[in-house]
Amino acid sequence: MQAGKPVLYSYFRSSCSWRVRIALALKGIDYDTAPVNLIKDGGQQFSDEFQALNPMKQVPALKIDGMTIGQSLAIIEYLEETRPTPRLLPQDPKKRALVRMISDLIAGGIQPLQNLSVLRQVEEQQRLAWAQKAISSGFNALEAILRGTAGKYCVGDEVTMADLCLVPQVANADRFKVDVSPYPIISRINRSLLALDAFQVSHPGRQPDTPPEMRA
Ligand SMILES: N[C@@H](CCC(=O)N[C@@H](CS)C(=O)NCC(=O)O)C(=O)O
Repeated sequence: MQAGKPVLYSYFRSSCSWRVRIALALKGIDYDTAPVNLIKDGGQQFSDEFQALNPMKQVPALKIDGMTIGQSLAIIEYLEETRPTPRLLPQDPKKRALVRMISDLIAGGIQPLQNLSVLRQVEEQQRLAWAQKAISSGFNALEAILRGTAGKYCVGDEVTMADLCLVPQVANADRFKVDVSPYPIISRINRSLLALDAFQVSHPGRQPDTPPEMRA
């Protein structure tokens, strides 16, 4: 690893890490990946070494500018404030609020309910149904909101932080076999975003820690 280069503590399959990988790619920030395998060795997020970096025992964490930041949205907002081009939050305060509302809906209202540590609290046979319910009830709300906010992407025609949350969450929906046919706007935006370079290079199938059998 090169001194001074940002280091992203990431797991290839983590949707929250993917949000940050997209931001780094869009902003053209060169970084090293420090893989944290959430399954191997009982979960490397529980190691003393990693807990010292992020006491929440979750990825992502980004070492940058002499500090370490946890929480994907806080990381993205820091990148936005320090490396503002291209912008991921619109200039107009009303649009910014919509972007943050959608980001929070996904990052606070959907993903935590289907995260590994929560699913582990649920009876094994109920896990799939639990995750599907969390995602589809969040997507019902999201689809309704997007009817009023979407252009080409979640809010208008520019890629924003909301889009960085949407694509990884749709990938989770796919992983948990959620029927996305009731969500035509979510599906359309997801398809448009996946065609962009930054979403492809950051894809779980293309990370340094992606196992060979899962490479895309
Ligand atoms: N709010 C946090 C959530 C982070 C999170 O849930 N990370 C997951 C992977 S997407 C994780 O590390 N899970 C480990 C575990 O549940 O033990 C963020 O946005 O960064």
